[in-house]
Amino acid sequence: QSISLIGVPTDIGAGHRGASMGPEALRVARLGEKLTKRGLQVHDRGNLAGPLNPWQPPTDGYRHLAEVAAWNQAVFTAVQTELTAGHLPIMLGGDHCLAIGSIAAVAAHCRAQGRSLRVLWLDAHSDFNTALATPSGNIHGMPVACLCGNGPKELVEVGGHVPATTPDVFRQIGIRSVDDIEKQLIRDAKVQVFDMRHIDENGMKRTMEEALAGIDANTHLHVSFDVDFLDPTIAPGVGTTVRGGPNYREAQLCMEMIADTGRLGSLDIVELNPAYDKRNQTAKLAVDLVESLFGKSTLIH
Ligand code: DIR
Ligand code: MN
Ligand code: MN
Ligand code: MN
Repeated sequence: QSISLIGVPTDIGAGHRGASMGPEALRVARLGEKLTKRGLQVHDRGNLAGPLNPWQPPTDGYRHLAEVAAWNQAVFTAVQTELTAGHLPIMLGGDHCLAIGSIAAVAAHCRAQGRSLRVLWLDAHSDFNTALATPSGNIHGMPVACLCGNGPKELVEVGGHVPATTPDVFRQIGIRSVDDIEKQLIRDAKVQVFDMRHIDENGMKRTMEEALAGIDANTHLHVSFDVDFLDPTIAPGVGTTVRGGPNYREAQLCMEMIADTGRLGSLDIVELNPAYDKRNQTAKLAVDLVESLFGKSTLIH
């Protein structure tokens, strides 16, 4: 298996500065070396380029819309190139707006290959806001809605196919912060949400069995891993911490059960913000979990 690391050094869609330092923090935490050690062939493609963060207030409900669109065009093209070459792309974020480009490219690839798509959205947030629903204008709170065709033309059309994908491909896990209008949008779209109460009541094992149900040999599995999914006591290095997330053991089991499917085809690691971290501990934790996602286990290699 050949892996391509793609740095996306931007915080253009976020409400706090610093996720732009995420790609380098993941490299410093030795992501590439750890995957190489697992027997994978790793190519680090370096960082994509895009506009600097002008740090402006929202206009018409969106902050930095043109800049977010520019970054996502670059992401779309880069992911499309890697998938076409048969490589497994890992996005080193960067804020979660980059999932618009990466998942649009993955969805296009699945359409071309006649494969079915499943997206696991590991996050404290649903990221299903629109210009009318958003309390902030920050586009990192909107990627799932944009991918489902609910958003500005500039983002909805990033991959050329509208909508890029549909709500039924998503399984959201770890959710514990959804804005008022966003709650109604999520319910109307019938997105499958395994929120923290679901995990509390059923455990991570049962939750993952449900989220992974129906995956078969023809499925491309995309994991969009927002680091704020994790409990802030173990993962302080994010801009938007929300208490009450999965602990270390629960997060490990989540990753291990995804690895067991053998269907992982692409990955986003997003919202890591070294400006809020301490001694790069959150990047190291993310790398540790990604090793499990790629099959690391206690007794077998
Ligand atoms: C909030 C925060 N729901 C918003 N969103 C995210 O501004 O839309 N924070 N994704 O990480
Ligand atoms: Mn190669
Ligand atoms: Mn997110
Ligand atoms: Mn989040």
